[in-house]
Amino acid sequence: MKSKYIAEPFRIKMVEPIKTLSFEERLKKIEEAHYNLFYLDSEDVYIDLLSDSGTGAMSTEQWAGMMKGDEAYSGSVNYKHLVKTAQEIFGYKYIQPVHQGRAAEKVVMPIFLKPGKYAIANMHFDTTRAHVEIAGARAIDCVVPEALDTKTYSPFKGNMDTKRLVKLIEEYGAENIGLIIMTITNNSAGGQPVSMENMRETSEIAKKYNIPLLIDAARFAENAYFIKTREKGYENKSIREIVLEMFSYAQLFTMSSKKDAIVNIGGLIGIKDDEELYEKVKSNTIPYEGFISYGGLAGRDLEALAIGLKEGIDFNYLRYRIGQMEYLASRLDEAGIPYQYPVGGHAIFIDAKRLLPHIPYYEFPGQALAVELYKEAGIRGCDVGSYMLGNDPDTGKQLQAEFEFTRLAVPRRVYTQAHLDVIADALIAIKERADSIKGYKITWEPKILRHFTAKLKPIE
Ligand code: P70
Repeated sequence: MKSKYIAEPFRIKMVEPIKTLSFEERLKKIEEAHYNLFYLDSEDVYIDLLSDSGTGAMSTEQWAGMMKGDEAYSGSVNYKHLVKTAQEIFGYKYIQPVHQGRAAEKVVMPIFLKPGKYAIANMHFDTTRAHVEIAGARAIDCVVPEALDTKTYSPFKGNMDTKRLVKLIEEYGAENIGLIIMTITNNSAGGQPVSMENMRETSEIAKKYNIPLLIDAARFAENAYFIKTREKGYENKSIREIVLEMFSYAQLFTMSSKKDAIVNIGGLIGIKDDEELYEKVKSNTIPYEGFISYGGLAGRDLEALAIGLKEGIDFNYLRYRIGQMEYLASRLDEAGIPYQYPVGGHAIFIDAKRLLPHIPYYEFPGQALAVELYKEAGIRGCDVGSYMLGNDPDTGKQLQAEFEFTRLAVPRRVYTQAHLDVIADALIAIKERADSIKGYKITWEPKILRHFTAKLKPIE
């Protein structure tokens, strides 16, 4: 059944024209981009679903806040506003701004990880995995098995498999596990939420073995919304109360604020109460990111972030936001297009393994579908599958990902219902000719995070 579209809780004051190229022009552009959508000029994209990161529309309040930027090198007013706001929302004593999520990872990971150590996460996102590996450690994913079955409903497919977590800790030795990481929502599993119960259980295990628990908090507000609407006992709690409880279970968080805090640039590190850890974080922040009171951001960015943190946890906003995803998903249901079900918070993850069963993982079905969507309608998504996962750091062999997704990430407060219909119609058209779509091979790739810059060509 078609899900009702929840009307925007805002009106539009400023518009940004976008253009459509012809089909022939798009074919030429994608060939010139070596079939890597990151190489496309944004001008040549009609609906840009490459990422929900840094692509949201700021509010009048946020833009007004930008004018109040205090650009002092040290102790800016905006820094104080941001720290106070974040302390209230997360209930943590120490807050360190950085320029984006991976900067937070770069600062934090080497404090806990080194060669011989492991990080275990419900799932590592690509930059998180990269920083675990750059620190010399190894990353282990430990998501619940329900996540692997994209067809069947389960309310919290982002959860940690806590039984397996205990086994892994016993097997590798607690002293060798540098960090347990909870990514909320679980991006790589399809923007799937983690339940409060699972956060609690994971935190008890971490405590028992004396391993620090870190939240990768990019989409914390969407996760809180799912807890409120899906988990028993939380229906009458406010998003604020839910957020406070979620963070109470961890010792620290890293956050890309470019997602749920609706800013174009920004990140945070939060530390519950460990002063010694805060000292270490400061010592790494100063050489990597800049002085502690700006952390790689301008004063105006800190202000926009302080305001965005509050807007991102507004229930009516979140209801509209998740409502958009549910509407798009319901259009795909009508057409029988497979995706990670139920739809995630920030993106719909089309199950390319099922839509293009004739393309094996090493010919990158998720990437093939992403290219096809661009050709079809100028829509830019990205592969979240074996193409993104890359090669084993020890053997150099192509790894097989659990999923072969084409991720269509929806920027916040940017696209309308009609845009969502264009996306659904394009996927329906592609489904009709799915058999004729070919796989890809890589002609050049870098060592780390290859999906951003690798070059590909279709296999004839
Ligand atoms: C995305 C972006 C970033 C991210 C994340 C989680 C759970 C940390 C970070 C790093 C990155 C991306 C991926 C594909 C295409 C474009 C961009 N996720 N943890 O879109 O944060 O980007 O601020 O350094 O999802 O999911 P940052």
